[in-house]
Amino acid sequence: MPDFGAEDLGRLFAERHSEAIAELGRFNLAVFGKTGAGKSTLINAIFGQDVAPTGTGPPITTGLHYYEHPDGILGLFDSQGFETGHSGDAVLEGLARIVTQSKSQPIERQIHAAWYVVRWSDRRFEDAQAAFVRRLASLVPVIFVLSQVPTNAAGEVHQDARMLAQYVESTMLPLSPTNRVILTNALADSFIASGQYGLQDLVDATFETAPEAARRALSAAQLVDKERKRQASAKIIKTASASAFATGVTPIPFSDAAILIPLQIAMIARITAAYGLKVPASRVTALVGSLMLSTGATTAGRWLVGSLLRVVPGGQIPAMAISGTVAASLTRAIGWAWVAVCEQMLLRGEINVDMALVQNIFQSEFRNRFKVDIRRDK
Ligand SMILES: Nc1nc2c(ncn2[C@@H]2O[C@H](COP(=O)(O)OP(=O)(O)OP(=O)(O)O)[C@@H](O)[C@H]2O)c(=O)[nH]1
Ligand SMILES: [Mg+2]
Repeated sequence: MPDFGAEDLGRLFAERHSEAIAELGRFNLAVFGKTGAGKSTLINAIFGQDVAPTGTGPPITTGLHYYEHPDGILGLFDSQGFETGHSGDAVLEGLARIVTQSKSQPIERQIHAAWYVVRWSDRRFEDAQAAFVRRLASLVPVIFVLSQVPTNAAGEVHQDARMLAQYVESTMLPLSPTNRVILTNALADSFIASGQYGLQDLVDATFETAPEAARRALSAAQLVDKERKRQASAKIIKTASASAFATGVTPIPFSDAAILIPLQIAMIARITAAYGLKVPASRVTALVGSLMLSTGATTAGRWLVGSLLRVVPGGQIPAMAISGTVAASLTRAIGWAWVAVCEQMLLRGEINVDMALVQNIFQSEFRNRFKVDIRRDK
């Protein structure tokens, strides 16, 4: 049985990670609203700075600029400030062409949802805007967003914003989710002590609107809802530990422990993709290298065996072989330890997380999970 060194793992990780990203597919969103409504600011708050540059990309059709997430899991059509009326008509025509052309394309090429953004302080919603929304909704599902909504110290929304939302809801526009206006504030404003507001609500509404096939990409691309990323990871871990269990049904001799490594690497690559993170192979190599060395192992297979022996008191491993149950526990513990690492990278930005910290997080999470899991399985 060949074993794996740190460099092999880095390479394997890079391969599996590209595949995992491709598996996620893509979520495509179009964003409309007057200039200064706060479209770009909302996009940045939900998908991060990398996605919607404040500058202008090449217009793909009248008034519509297309941006892509660096990993290709999110496509954004940002309409740059147009007023209703003539320029609004041109934008809709352009959009209609894109929608018609993409009808015959795979679902990941289609536009899955639109945000229509109105700044609350406009305090009005005109007939021409309503007409625009109706025509837009005949092309793609429309989520109605009130932006820049201030809240008071008690977290209550400004009553004029509530009234505007109620007014819009009373006009019975064909909205998604049905007849709901989402109130948001994308930037905290310390002058009026108004914090970010409604972003989770907007993410939820967008999920509800997106077709099933685009939801995994949306979960990976957005930065607001960490619980969805965790749930996606839980599924990945479940699948991987089931494979590990099957592999160990005929108990694996210690000398063959490395047989589990490829599926474990595939698992952590898929978790990384589900978090929307891009960790370069060289970083993975360095990380697993130092992780293994800190336990005195030089290959991944020996690291696995060493970890087993440390956690399970001597003599309790029957016939010195890894059973299905133990293989599954090991894999689960590695999966959750990697989730902890991803959560840390998400919090700090991948490049700002130092290696010693990541190693620490991985190791303590791994040990705790594995100990508890092994005891429970007995
Ligand atoms: N306090 C606060 N300010 C915001 C918010 N959203 C946007 N702004 C400010 O409003 C201005 C316009 O925001 P943008 O996001 O650039 O507006 P836009 O809709 O993309 O505008 P165009 O690209 O011209 O169509 C910027 O100065 C933002 O900082 C918000 O939620 N709260
Ligand atoms: Mg903009």
